[in-house]
Amino acid sequence: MITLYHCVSARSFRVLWMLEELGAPYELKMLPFPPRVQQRSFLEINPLGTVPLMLDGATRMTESAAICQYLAQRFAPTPLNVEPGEADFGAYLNYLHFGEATLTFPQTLVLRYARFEPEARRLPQVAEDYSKWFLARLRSLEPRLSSQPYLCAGRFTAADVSVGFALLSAQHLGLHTRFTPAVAAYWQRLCTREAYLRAMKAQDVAARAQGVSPVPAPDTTP
Ligand SMILES: N[C@@H](CCC(=O)N[C@@H](CS)C(=O)NCC(=O)O)C(=O)O
Repeated sequence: MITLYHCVSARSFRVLWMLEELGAPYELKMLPFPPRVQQRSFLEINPLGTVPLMLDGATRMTESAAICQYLAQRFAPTPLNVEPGEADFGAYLNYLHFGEATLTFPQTLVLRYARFEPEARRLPQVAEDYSKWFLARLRSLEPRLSSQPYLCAGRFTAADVSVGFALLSAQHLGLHTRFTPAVAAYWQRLCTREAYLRAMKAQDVAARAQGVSPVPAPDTTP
């Protein structure tokens, strides 16, 4: 059984969404955000203090995009995976990692300097500059999403889960109002998927059952 350590709507949501898309059995362990501060004992099993932490037998992983790739292959054949023999294999890997390395990175700076730092240390200029940087990177998807419903392979894949999480984060930051039209329509397609909604519900139910605040990590105030 896969065990996922998760904070509400943090990057570990990518993994939870994947598990729901796959219909794979899992155990969800909820943590208050940030676990490094709020649940020090977590450092004993993940010295990084970050989520996700996914355990699958002897396999232990802490990178959300890599875990999406792992799960898609581990549960193959599944439409969520793109095989090396498919024409869009390279595009698939590119967008899968683009979601975290290119899109979520500038959002981290926005979150930190607009929300997580104490009032006196907030930097509105940094938050706005990195918001613009994120939106400029996101705009690169507009031509592709104007002519196709998903990023690659003619279907919904793990790459859409990875990029979709960055769009969820953008929504928490209020940046969704600045999405270009095809990206906005894409986000609507993603966030109304049954598995996405099941993942949302699962984290809320598990948080309440485990005595953890159901407030999403990006909306947490220090
Ligand atoms: N590159 C990693 C980043 C993991 C990460 O930074 N997770 C955040 C949650 S969104 C976290 O746990 N932050 C708490 C902290 O840094 O103490 C991934 O994609 O999983």
